Amino acid sequence: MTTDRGSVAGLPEWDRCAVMGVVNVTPDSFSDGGRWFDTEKAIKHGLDLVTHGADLVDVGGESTRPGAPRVDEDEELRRVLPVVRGLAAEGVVVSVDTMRAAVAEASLAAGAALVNDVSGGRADPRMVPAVAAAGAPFVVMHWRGQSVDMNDRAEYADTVTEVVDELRESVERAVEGGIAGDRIIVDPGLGFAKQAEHDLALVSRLGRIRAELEWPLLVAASRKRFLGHALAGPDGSPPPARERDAATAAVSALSAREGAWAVRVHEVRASADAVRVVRAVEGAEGVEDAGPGQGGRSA
Ligand code: PMM
Repeated sequence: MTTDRGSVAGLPEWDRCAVMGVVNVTPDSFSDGGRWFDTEKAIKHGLDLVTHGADLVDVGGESTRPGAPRVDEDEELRRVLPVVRGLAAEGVVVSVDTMRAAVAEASLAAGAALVNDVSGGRADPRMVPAVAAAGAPFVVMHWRGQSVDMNDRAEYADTVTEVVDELRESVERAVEGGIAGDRIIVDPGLGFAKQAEHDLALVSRLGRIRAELEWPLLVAASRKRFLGHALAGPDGSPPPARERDAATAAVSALSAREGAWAVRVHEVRASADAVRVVRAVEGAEGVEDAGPGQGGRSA
């Protein structure tokens, strides 16, 4: 357990685990595909997430669900840019979820504050130089390859050690490429080249991951398959993605308690409450319990 979440140069500081709300401007994301595939609706949804307690809003235009094909660059730009611009104009701290340097550059120019690359800079060789040149914060996620066949890469002898080592390697490449170390955020990439057992192993060791990697930690468990497995009924069938928000909030509480810098979620309200409860609990730690007979009794 740690309350040291670290901080990221170039971003606001929060006195608790931050909440990143998700706006997928896609027709096919596993969790909310199609719902925000219209610029006006997507901007309105991002603003609603802020009202519900989001500190940042992550805008993505390409689904990364297992098996998903890539969208072309022009289409990704068409989906993402007006939404990034619209939310940034309203003062929202916007993150752009992209594996493409051109989309990252255009989004930063349109007002995005950080780049969230699920490939950690591995998918596009121009990504690290582009983010370095812009001086932007950068999320480096654990990634073993594109979504189309990532499930074939879900093999681990020691999940946590391998994810930590591979993530450190991606961060080193980013830093060697010119991105300042104090602008890097790491993410274990739940569900990416991982089966439910791997995701659970990672969630059970968030404290160790936080301790072994010196960069602020982002945890993105929202609505993912491993939660479906954990919630499956007697016949083994998981609830649909949109019925996994309470489970997501449970992971948000665990993550905040283990020192995560932020959680990335689709439904913000419950996770915003969870991280605030954890902050309150942490605030009570070290406050001496006077105990009965010492003026400490209360109803
Ligand atoms: N997962 C998804 C998309 N973007 N970004 C980061 N940093 N970490 C993740 O685990 C992650 C991500 C897939 O979920 P979604 O498309 O339903 O939002």
